[in-house]
Amino acid sequence: MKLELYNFSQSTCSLKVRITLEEKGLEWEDKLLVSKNHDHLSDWYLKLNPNGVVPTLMSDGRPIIESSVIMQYLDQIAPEPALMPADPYDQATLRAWLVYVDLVTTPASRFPSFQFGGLRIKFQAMSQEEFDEKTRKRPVKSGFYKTMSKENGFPPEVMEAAFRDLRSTVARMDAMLEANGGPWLMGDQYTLADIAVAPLIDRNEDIGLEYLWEEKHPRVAEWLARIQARPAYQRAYYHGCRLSEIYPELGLGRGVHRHVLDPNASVSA
Ligand SMILES: N[C@@H](CCC(=O)N[C@@H](CS)C(=O)NCC(=O)O)C(=O)O
Repeated sequence: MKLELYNFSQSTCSLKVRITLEEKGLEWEDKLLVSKNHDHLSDWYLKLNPNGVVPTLMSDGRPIIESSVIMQYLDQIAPEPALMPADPYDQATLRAWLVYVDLVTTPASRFPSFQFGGLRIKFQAMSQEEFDEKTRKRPVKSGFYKTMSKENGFPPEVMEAAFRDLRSTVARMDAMLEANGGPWLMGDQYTLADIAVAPLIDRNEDIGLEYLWEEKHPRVAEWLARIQARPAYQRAYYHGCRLSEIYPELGLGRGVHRHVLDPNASVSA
């Protein structure tokens, strides 16, 4: 089966799929798109993915979209090592977690990523007309971009809501690690539950928000170190795909942004 992945190097949704491909040891072709060139909004790509987002997996020439769907597809076509639990109840629990990560954690992570992580730089460089045009063009994301001002990013109340959702995610992860006994979210077995959320936690660490879990949820900090140590994870995270590497001029990294705009941050930088 020929597998090709349209993706951005830095995209957390793309990383979910890249980690899964690497864990499975599958051969795949990297069809890297460049977000700042808006490759993902071009007519040919919108025919493959009408949502105008990455990733899109081409499986023998047929497109599959939605990162959580792609991960589950890969687990079905390459059953070893199994990344879904065998028990149907556990599978249902895992799928509910994937929905939560897609609906709550992924959107919440976009706000600090754009605000602190350098993604705003490319919009600041645009004229207002160009910014409005790019915003309008997004098939499923124009609402998100409309809450952002070109110069100042997102208003404080929007950032506060995003941090609330990130704190809830981390608290849920801690509860899962405690209830299931670790070392992974579902217990003994490393699964798609871990892979789905890891790039989001990794992103927040990369932009200096690790205090969100390090202060009160050491289990989550240990889990992150454990997953980051996996060789497949490290292959997916090749050099140049973290925002701290893409925007070195911002001096991103652990501890740098904890004081900015997060009203609940109890540690000052
Ligand atoms: N639900 C989609 C979300 C995909 C998504 O939002 N991808 C981001 C990168 S992580 C993207 O393509 N953004 C392009 C844009 O904002 O224009 C999935 O999980 O595949």
